[in-house]
Amino acid sequence: MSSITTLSVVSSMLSAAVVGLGLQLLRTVRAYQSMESSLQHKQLESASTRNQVSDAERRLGELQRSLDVAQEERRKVESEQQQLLRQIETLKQQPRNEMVRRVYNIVTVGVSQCGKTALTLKWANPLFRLRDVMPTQFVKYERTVSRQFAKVGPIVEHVFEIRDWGGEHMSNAFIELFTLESVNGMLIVVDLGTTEGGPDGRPVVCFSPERVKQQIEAFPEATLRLCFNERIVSHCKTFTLFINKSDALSGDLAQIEAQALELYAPLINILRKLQRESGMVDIEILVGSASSGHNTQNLFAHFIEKILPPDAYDPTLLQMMHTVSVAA
Ligand SMILES: Nc1nc2c(ncn2[C@@H]2O[C@H](COP(=O)(O)OP(=O)(O)OP(=O)(O)O)[C@@H](O)[C@H]2O)c(=O)[nH]1
Ligand SMILES: [Mg+2]
Repeated sequence: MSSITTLSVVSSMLSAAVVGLGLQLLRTVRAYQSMESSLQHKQLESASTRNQVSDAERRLGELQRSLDVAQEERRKVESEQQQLLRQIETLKQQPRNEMVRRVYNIVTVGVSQCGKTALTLKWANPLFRLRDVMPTQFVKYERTVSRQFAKVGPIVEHVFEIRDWGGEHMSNAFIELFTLESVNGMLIVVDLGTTEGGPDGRPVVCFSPERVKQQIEAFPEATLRLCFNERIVSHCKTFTLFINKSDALSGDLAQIEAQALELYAPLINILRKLQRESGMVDIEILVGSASSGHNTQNLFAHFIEKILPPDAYDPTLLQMMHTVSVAA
């Protein structure tokens, strides 16, 4: 073989080697590029995983806090439950349904047909119809004015007992004043006229100066003085005169009240005089009507205010007294 041929063989071998190397290099570059892209992909994946982890950690923190709150709530509920169970145990050891009644007596006096029963029933039930009232011999109306529930101890009921003597039996009412263990309130009812049933059954009242005079005479000073004796004054918290049937007079409420007070001035003067002499704390004079409802709620609100001890009010009574005082 000539040297030229040898050279050409070497040269072609070299070219083949270079081509091989080039191809090898190309493959290596491609492999490197592929690795680089997969690395970038992995880095992205890892960043997203890190985000997910921190998100999950944040949620875990929130859950942990909610769990702490829930556990605290559970501890509170359990402690309240324990407390209730202890109270139930204490209540079980006490006599069941124990109820204490505090009774406050109010005695009403007044001549026949002046409206004692109508007034009392109007208080017990404002929807009561006056035409249904019948003459009375003696009736005792009870009204629970307040009911107090204590956590421990009995339920205390405060009951007003209104002792309504018919006008025909007024002397018995006076006897009772001296025989009852305690009289907490005294109600004298007088009126301004005679009543007759109207065509629709509603009582129609006709102003009568004679009837006023008759009633002033029915309560002479000597008789009233007995009501202001030391024993009665010591427990009687209010002495109230209610001038009923204000619907017998005409004018606005202020004018009607002024007229009624003037008509009954002799009786009012005796009461004021006896109050001063006996040291009786409260005398109240009200003008009103069991028919129209004028001052009827105020009459009994006054008894409650004077007779019921301040710590004996339940929430319903407080609300009622507030309503009456706002309306007045
Ligand atoms: N128009 C009017 N009638 C009234 C009023 N109050 C009572 N009456 C009527 O007067 C009459 C007598 O009422 P009562 O409540 O029975 O009188 P009382 O004082 O209890 O009578 P006795 O039980 O007999 O002593 C009834 O017809 C009542 O409807 C009032 O304010 N106005
Ligand atoms: Mg009556």
